[in-house]
Amino acid sequence: MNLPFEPQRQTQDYQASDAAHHIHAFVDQKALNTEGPRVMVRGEGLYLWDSEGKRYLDGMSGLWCTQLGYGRKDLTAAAAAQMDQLAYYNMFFHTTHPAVIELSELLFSLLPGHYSHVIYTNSGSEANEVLIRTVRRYWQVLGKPQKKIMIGRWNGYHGSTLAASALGGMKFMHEMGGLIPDVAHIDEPYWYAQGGDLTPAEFGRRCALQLEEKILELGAQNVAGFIAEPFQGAGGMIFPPESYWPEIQRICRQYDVLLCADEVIGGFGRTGEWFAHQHFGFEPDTLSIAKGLTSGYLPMGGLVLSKRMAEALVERGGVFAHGLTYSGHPVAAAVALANLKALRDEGIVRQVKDDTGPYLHKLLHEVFGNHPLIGEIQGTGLLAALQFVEDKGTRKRFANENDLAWQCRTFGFEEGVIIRSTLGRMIMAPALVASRAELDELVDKTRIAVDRTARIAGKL
Ligand code: PXG
Repeated sequence: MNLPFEPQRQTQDYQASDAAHHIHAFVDQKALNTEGPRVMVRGEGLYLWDSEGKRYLDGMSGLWCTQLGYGRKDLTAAAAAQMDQLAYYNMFFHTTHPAVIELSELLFSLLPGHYSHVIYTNSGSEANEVLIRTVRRYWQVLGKPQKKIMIGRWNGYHGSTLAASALGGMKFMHEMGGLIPDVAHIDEPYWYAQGGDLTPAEFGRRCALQLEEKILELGAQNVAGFIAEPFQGAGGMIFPPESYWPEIQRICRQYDVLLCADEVIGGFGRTGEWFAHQHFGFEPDTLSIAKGLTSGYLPMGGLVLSKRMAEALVERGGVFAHGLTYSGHPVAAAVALANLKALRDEGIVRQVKDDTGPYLHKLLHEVFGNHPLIGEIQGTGLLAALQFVEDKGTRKRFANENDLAWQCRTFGFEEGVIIRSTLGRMIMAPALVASRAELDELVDKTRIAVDRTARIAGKL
């Protein structure tokens, strides 16, 4: 076998050892132990290789995070240089270091001008944990300590730690480990599944008005913030109708409720804008960031604050009793800095907006626009979802849509492409450096997987 890496051990040997010691994410571990996980051993550009030497086009950027693709020597060189110079120091003890200072400078040069400060974390979940405390602290400083309740959305995803999963709206997660007090939820704006006879515009407004109803029910004097992903990611790559965000913004302003955008997936160029809220045209007070900040090469996240919030916390707040051992980790910061420089200087975000994004969506509409299994194509930039449907006229979905989508994803792996399934939707979010030829391959292999699924579903 001619492999682009040196196999160290047999796949079965890796799998047996993994089964003996490792609990994986979101899986029935016993079933996985029987099946044996795929062992990924190498990545280059958009491609991955497993321990059997099979090559995959990664249509999901790892977990929506490898904006620059795999194997970037500038990122590994930045990490190595920083490790040699200063592998670790902390943000306690009244200290800082150049890597984090330069990262913040660059980050705020890319963000709209009404943001000024960031609290660094190691992940998106931590960013949202910090969000809850920061938002509550902000209202304390403003003399409104009773403003504590956070409103999220059903089927939203904000991470897997206790408070982050409580902000999220995955009920099956709430059932495993509980909720926290002072969190409420409203419905998601998923028109295709829940819009009934309403037009998307009517449905978008209806969903947004639920926020107003919830604020009035809880009392605006008790509500601290509303958190949402600009488009839902883990929940199925769902874009809200255009009427949704303007109405949400109006309500948050009217009732003095902070608007908190979770940009963990949408940030750093995914939509063709630097941040997804810019694509949808609204102005959040906070941004939770992670994933694409380092292209996933090292764990790093953060909570970005508006000038208004930062001013209150910094000028009037005194000590904010918060800090993590690895906040602003120098090696992660050096990698993030190299990553953001590459995204900016190589014109990658612009390329997604002007070239590869429109190209992907043109292809998808050509290939799937009249496909018998596909009822809707959503997305923008290098981000897309294909909605499975049983009856296009009524938007009736298959009772077993989850199984069908999982099957489609499995066919994808067999064909050498990684796409993600959520309920009845197939999701694509390739690295932002994808070329037109790689997008051709992504769509072509996805078409084969979808056609194979359509045959099982009796649609071809
Ligand atoms: N917010 C959002 C919007 C996310 O998508 C998190 C926060 C949490 O980030 P960390 O770094 O703590 O994982 C996420 C994570 C999926 C999938 O299957 C998505 C995520 C994580 C795992 C799986 O789409 N997003």
